[in-house]
Amino acid sequence: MAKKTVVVLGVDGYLGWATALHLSQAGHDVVGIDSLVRRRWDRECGTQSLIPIKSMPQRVALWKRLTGRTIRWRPMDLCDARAVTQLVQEIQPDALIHFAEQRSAPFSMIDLPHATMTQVNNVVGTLNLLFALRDYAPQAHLIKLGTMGEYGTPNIDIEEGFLTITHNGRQDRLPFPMQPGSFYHLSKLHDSHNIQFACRIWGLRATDLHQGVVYGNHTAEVAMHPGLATRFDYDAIWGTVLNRFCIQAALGRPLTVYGKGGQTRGFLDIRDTVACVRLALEHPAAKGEYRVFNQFTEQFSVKTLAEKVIDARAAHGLKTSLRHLPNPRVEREEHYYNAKHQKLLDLGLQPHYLGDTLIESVIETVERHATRVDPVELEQPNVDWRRGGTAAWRTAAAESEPRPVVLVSPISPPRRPLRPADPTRAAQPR
Ligand code: NAD
Ligand code: USQ
Repeated sequence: MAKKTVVVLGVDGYLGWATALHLSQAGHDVVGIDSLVRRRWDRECGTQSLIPIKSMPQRVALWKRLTGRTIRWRPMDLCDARAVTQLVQEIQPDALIHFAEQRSAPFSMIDLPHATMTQVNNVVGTLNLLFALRDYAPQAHLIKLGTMGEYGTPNIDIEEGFLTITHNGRQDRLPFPMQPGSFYHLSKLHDSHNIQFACRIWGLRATDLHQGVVYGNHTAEVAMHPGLATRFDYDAIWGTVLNRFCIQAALGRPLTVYGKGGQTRGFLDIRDTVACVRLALEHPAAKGEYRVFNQFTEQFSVKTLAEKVIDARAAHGLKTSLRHLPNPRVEREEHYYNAKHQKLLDLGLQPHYLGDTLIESVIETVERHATRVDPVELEQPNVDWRRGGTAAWRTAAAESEPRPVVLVSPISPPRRPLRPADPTRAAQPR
């Protein structure tokens, strides 16, 4: 397998860091990009990773010391078009793996500024990348982390991106109808449309990984040293459901099932996330091709997940209870769900299925860091889909100045024109 130069965007995040290590260990030349905005959002939300994470310079230095491999770390905001252009022009990547987005559905539903910021951050960042690729690296393969939530929960089987439709006697293969469930999920759909358009119009190549909910916190590389830990969220804004249930179980708290718990989603182990990304990287899309892989390995209802955690604890004689909370989200709580996920299996994915061992290993990790858990963050959802952020958020918003939408990162150098001014124009009399 040929060594590739790969830019990992969002390298300081839960999945970006684990993926960067995995690709570096596989022998690829990895450049890691992040604006560190997630650490700022944590300060705003009063949340933190359960497992302490080192700074990016410390993490890449430790990786180098342990393996002799280099991850080239660069702080950069994807919303800074000039910086993105310079990056692509200079690095000339074979591929870019794009994790660098605001990824919490509740965060996007707090209020207008959070919805706007989510969509601007995500859509503008991706647009900046697409234009930079058109102009400076049209052969590069864009691997974009999309989400299964783009599809919603239709009453028909979910295909991988496209559906063949016969209408009034004519047939076409069209994008699958989408019904996202939050302003965050909508931002991913806007990205998907923009990427698909860029492939069609400019001949770019892209893989849109419609990923399900990820769980777990160990990959072979992350497990090499505690200083290589990736972040692990448990609160009601950033924590995903199985990770939350494991942490609740470890602390002897009831598992917080929203509504009836029949909501069904695709799930995968973080070890499969990094494997899937690598498969997409090493089997690139063709020129002009926009392809979608549904990236998950099993589907479960939320209630079934809770029961799995309860059973895993019971095997050790520990009793865990389940609590149905009023659902803060607007979503179907009982529905048909059958999503295809064949394409990554065809490329050779060997899934890690959810079992008691995984649940127990997550719980053991949690127990080591139990003193860092804020019990309020662990249990109570504080964003409601109908009314937005609950009392604490509304007080914070009333007390703070209105926040402008910032497109250019404060870490970027002052903006200068991308191309030198046209001298013939400057010379013309007014
Ligand atoms: P994360 O919040 O842990 O990491 C995202 C990283 O991107 C953060 O470090 C953040 O600082 C960075 N970032 C955000 N906006 C940026 C910008 N404009 N410029 C530069 N850096 C920026 O999230 P994650 O859980 O690792 O998710 C990564 C991606 O995978 C997201 O796009 C998300 O939508 C997708 N995804 C995640 C899951 C999941 O269960 N975690 C499931 C499906 C899809
Ligand atoms: N849920 C509970 N109890 C909880 C937390 C969640 O019942 O304590 C339920 C939710 O109501 C929802 C389901 O669990 O029905 C999944 O919620 P989640 O918070 O685990 O996942 P979600 O908000 O969909 O977002 C996460 C990631 C996001 C990614 C998405 C993949 O944060 O970045 O895009 O999973 S997917 O769900 O396939 O769209």
